Amino acid sequence: MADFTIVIGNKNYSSWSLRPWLVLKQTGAAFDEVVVPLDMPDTAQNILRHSPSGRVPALKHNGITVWDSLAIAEYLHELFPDRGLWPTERAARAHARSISAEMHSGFSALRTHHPMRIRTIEAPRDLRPDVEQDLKRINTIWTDCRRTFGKTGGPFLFGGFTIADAMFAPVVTRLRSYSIGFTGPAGEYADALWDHPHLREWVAAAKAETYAAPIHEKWPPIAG
Ligand SMILES: N[C@@H](CCC(=O)N[C@@H](CS)C(=O)NCC(=O)O)C(=O)O
Repeated sequence: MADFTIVIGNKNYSSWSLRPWLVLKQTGAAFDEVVVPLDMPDTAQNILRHSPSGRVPALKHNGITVWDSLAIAEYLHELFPDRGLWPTERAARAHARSISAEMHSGFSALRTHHPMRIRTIEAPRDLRPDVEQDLKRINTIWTDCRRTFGKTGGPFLFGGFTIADAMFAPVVTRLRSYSIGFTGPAGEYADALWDHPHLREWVAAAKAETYAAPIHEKWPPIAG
């Protein structure tokens, strides 16, 4: 049994689970996974066995339980300070933390109306103005980061892969699912993140999942 166990929801829908799972993969540590299928009659009681908030993700490590995606990411950064989970330079790190918090607390129009559904590919459709607004802000964040902090070290927001990239990974899967195209530096970044081997691994597992909650086939969707 590994030192770490991450408790997550369905890989097809659980965007909040994807984020710290990517961070945990980036540490290189071995871990076990517990997948709790969401929106089933026994989901709430199953999650509460692992997470006091009644929500996934949660991380268990040496008798400590950490829940909420960003708290898990910070905990892993504390344990693995040499893994570059946050940028090393202070200004870049402050920026990375700011955009990660902005993702964590914001973009509710995009999250509500275009929930993560990795297995789904939809034809392009007209976007609501509030969704357009969210996408415009995300495009600006990505473009600014690539131009200011991402000039060297790799194709990600701060060069090498950081927690900020993990926070935005579910946006990249949404761009694919809802046939929304970004161009220029933001588009190149989206392609690079989509190609990241750990995101590919999650996407392959989402496609292979054999359980699905009927509620997710209905409209309106639930923010994810
Ligand atoms: N702020 C939390 C959000 C967690 C969250 O909403 N998780 C959803 C799944 S993506 C959940 O646990 N839903 C279970 C339920 O509502 O029964 C985080 O960042 O981890």
